[in-house]
Amino acid sequence: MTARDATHVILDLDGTLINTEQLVDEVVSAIVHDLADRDPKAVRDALERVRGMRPRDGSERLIDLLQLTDPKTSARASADALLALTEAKLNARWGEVALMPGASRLLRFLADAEIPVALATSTPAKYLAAKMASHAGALDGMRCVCTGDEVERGKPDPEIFRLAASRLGVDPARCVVIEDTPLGVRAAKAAGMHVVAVPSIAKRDDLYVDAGADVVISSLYDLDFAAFLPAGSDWIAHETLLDPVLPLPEIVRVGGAVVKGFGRGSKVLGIPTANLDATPLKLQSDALAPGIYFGHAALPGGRIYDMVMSIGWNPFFDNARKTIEPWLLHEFESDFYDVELRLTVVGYVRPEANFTTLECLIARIRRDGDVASAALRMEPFAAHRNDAFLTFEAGEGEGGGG
Ligand code: ADP
Ligand code: RBF
Ligand code: MG
Repeated sequence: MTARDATHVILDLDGTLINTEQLVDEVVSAIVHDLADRDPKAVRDALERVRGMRPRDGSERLIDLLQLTDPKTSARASADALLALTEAKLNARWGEVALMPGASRLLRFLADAEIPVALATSTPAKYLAAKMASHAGALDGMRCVCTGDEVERGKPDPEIFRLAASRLGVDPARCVVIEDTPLGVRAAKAAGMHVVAVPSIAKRDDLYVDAGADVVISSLYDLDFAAFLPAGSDWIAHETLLDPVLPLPEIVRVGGAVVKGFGRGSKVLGIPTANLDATPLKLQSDALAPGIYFGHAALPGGRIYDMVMSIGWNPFFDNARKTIEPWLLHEFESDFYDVELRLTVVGYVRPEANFTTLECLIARIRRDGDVASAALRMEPFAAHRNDAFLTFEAGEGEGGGG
């Protein structure tokens, strides 16, 4: 069969639809730290290797990988004890978990296209409600939900995917699976399914290719449904657009003082980017996958500008921190540091990329700028120019000088 013959979709939950990986890593590494003195890099690697497993399987594996022992008896640590500790801490914090960027777009698209969907999660049923408490309704569209406690063997065993296909009443070969972990990819391939990997392990696409992924994409925004389902596309292609663009399901509003960046934009690229401090905007920027977006920008004084921006780590420069870098599509006579800049992000263009030369990076950014200005003249984007967030009250947002 070709991928296009797929008729049903099976979704993983953690790291695919909801952003649990950061929280789980934080909680579990703190507990491991209290138990044993281990190199933080070894702990991170171990956590990545158990990602996608059922909690109990993951605990067992983590104890082996990190050789954790019981502080009192010095015997091998008990998986139940480790699990009890992590469960208590996690149960108190599931409310912090956000949907993954692009998850609501994915669920809405599948519902509108009437594609039958199943959930195949390693999470046991008893935690599912707590995990989804802040996202009531997100799983309403599922034909069936398969949880980790319903199978003999968890991922990387294919059992849970076979169960999902049998509940959907479909041949596994007609299922497309979306997964964020190498273990999950392995499980779905072993079940004979077409697998799209959306990695939650950064910069290790090789792990997903080795696991057998048919496609590796950088975020759920990059899913091209038309490539594997008898469904249309929600990307907008138009003769005035050099590249297709994706409307975001919800407009994202970010604002803050313009800060100093790496000092590269104007100097190295000839393209100035008015950086915002990403730390206080973590919630908003986590709602967007790393990538190139466009929308509108406003500065105190009332004008509204077209804007194209990059969010992420700039692979070409391999930055150590995440940056929010809007390029306002306008020639300014002077710099505007410290003043408040407000942005509305309405569309997505592409993931961040690496380039062989600086000239290629510059050409691509200029092309993104052309795509953004053309898209912003079209609906549904143009109407967002009137967003109330872009209007400053008199005297509001003036900087402190400097
Ligand atoms: P930095 O690394 O400090 O961000 P850049 O070389 O990227 O320095 O320049 C960014 C600064 O240039 C912005 O903070 C802003 O003050 C100014 N600037 C001038 N024109 C623009 C523009 N069209 N878009 C964004 N910033 C601009
Ligand atoms: N940096 C990258 O490393 N890869 C990219 O694909 C990339 N795309 C960008 C697209 C736009 C529209 C803008 C404004 C910037 C982009 N950058 C990218 C970021 C660029 O490297 C950064 O602005 C400069 O390093 C200045 O800090
Ligand atoms: Mg900059």
